[in-house]
Amino acid sequence: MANDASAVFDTLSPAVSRGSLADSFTPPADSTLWRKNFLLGAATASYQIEGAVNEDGRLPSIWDTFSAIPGKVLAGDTGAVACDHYHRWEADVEMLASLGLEGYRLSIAWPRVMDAAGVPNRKGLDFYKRLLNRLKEKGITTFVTLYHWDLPQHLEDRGGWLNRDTAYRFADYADLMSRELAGTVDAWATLNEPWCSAYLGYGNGHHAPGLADDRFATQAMHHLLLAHGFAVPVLRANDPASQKGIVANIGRGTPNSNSAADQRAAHLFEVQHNAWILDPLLKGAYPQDLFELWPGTEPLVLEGDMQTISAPLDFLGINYYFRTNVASDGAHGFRDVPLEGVERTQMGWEVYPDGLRDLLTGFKKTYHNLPPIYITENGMASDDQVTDGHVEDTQRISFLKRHLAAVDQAIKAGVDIRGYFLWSLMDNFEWAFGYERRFGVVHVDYSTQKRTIKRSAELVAKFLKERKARA
Ligand code: IFM
Repeated sequence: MANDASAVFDTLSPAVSRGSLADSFTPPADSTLWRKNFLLGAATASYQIEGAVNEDGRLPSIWDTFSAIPGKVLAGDTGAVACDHYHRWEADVEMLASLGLEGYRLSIAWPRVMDAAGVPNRKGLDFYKRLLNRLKEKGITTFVTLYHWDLPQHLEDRGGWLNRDTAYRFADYADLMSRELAGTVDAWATLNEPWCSAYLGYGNGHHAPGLADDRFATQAMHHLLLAHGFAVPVLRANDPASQKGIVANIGRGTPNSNSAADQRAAHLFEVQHNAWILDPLLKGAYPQDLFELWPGTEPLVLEGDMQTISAPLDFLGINYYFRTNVASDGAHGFRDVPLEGVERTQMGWEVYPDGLRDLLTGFKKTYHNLPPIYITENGMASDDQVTDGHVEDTQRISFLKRHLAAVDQAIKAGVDIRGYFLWSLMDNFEWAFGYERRFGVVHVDYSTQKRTIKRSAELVAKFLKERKARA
């Protein structure tokens, strides 16, 4: 099978291709992606890849509990084995390094590293120490997320993110991790996608712990952001050389018509998806429009909380996947109006690279103190099959190329973007969708745990090799 990129693009179906894909994956000569300090890496998360949920003293997390409830996860899948990364981490690091990826974003499983009384679990800590030391030996830049949704179940039993005390427990956890891992982490992210933890977990119940009340969502969000705010100074004190930030998923909302009502609906969509998180972090206040959308859901905020939440960040991680077309719901909200005839992924999400560029350039205008940005996740799911030992993930190749071009455009428009992480390094447990949805640039056969490098990863590796050679 040809390794030549042009051969791959020649096989792209017109439905999949956009623009001229007869050339290679390699960006144009004037692209900022050629800058060798633009970090290109891949991301994963603990519960999605590690497995070994009962090993070495790991305690149950809310996702163990949630995925065990019939009907919550497609096909009854759970993260019990996942990619078995807890046992296969050495080979996985070799694979990452063999692709020439320069950065690796991983998360730590809180239930693996300390017990309910806060006593450290040495075996769990050692796992992350070995992993991070190996990554550093390989010269890979490490981004570590402290919370990518696997809350210890014992904390949920005491109210989870509805309980302010969880924010204090999070600061204790951040303290332990930054004392133990200082020197091996280049960048700490406190939380991954608080929108998902708060809204999907407590607002509509699609994610663990499965509660559904808008008032819960806003209170959970406040405690999540507070946890972030408490953790940042702790991380700064224990590991001064590293960068500290947070990761937010952002959504593009576009109006279904030019009517004022639909324009307002699109605005409210972005308030709910973006400003709900970014305003408190960067302006020190919740957007009041949020409470037009969800009247009577103002969270309980104590004096000093907003200052804690809005302390300066070294970086902001941005995760972007799709846009949502919306119309007014006739009251004070919005409703989705899915567009016909647009390109979609296995998730049903619309492929819309311009949304990434437009949101980034918009944030630069809205937030005068916008920190340097890393795209900490971007990618897509497709029903990839291994044929003769190869995976031709043509739609993903095109997707990545177009989104990287959008990043380049945003940089050229003046946004300080310093890197990009593919979601994901390998196929993994896609939360409520289990193992059916494949986001990896590496295919995982879950019955054998065999990893197969997809064509997209080969092309990224080829570009990185070329870039290194030119440098
Ligand atoms: O798999 C998730 C990840 O855990 C968080 N961001 C979105 C990804 C795709 O849904």
